[in-house]
Amino acid sequence: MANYVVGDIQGCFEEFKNGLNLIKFKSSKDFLWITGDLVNRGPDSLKVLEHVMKIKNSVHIVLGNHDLHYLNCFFNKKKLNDDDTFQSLMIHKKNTKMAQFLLNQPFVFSKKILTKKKVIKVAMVHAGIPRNMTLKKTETLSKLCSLELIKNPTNSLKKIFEDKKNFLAVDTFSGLVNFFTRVRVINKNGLPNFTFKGRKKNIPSNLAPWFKKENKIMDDLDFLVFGHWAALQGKTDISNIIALDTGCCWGKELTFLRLEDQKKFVIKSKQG
Ligand SMILES: [Mn+2]
Repeated sequence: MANYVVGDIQGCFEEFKNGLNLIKFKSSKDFLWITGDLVNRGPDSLKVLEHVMKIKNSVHIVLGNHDLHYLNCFFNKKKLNDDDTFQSLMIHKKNTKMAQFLLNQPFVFSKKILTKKKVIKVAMVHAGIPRNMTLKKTETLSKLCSLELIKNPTNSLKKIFEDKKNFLAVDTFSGLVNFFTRVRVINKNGLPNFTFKGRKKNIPSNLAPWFKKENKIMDDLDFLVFGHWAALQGKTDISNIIALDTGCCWGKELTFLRLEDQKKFVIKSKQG
């Protein structure tokens, strides 16, 4: 039995399937963690979601910003953007079932894992965690966000995308959801800047990667895994905060990480 984390799949079904074959994934005994952004940009969002739902009892997922964008289009009947590629999810005969499946996934997930030598505690989020939050506080707030999302998808999704006056306040529903799912860099007060999306070396001097600052949650964890920031190419320079979005939908790679021994398995992208 092993736990594998895969970075942002974004509709890249072929690479996803090839990766599962490479790690010899067995849903009867292994667990697959997915860092969010299962859908959009790549060619086969529908196949990715169908496969994940087929093995759902062996899967741990956190929601990403593209998953939320798809849910917003579905529940609020929004028009897709020109570069969105999840049209097939919108018109599928089981579209409600698929949207409900994603809607019910958390923003933060954590689990204890038994390695050869000891038990380790690992958590996963799509983009990042605000500093000065313990694991317990993070999970409580994440749970409250999920309850609000599930209780009233239309209103809460609208807030996540349109409540711009609260986007920078991590003590609001929309601010915290945007931090969990979209943050890359923060200012000296720990508040997010959602404009900067580039490489680490180009970060303006008044901003820093969210994981570089003091992260209280790491007192409660052995490892924190996240996706979202493809330009990092898997590098945070912090040994126990692990970036797994390696830009498969942009023609780079899809990365799987085995948590028991931190071994990485890499699939070359087929996207042009
Ligand atoms: Mn993302």
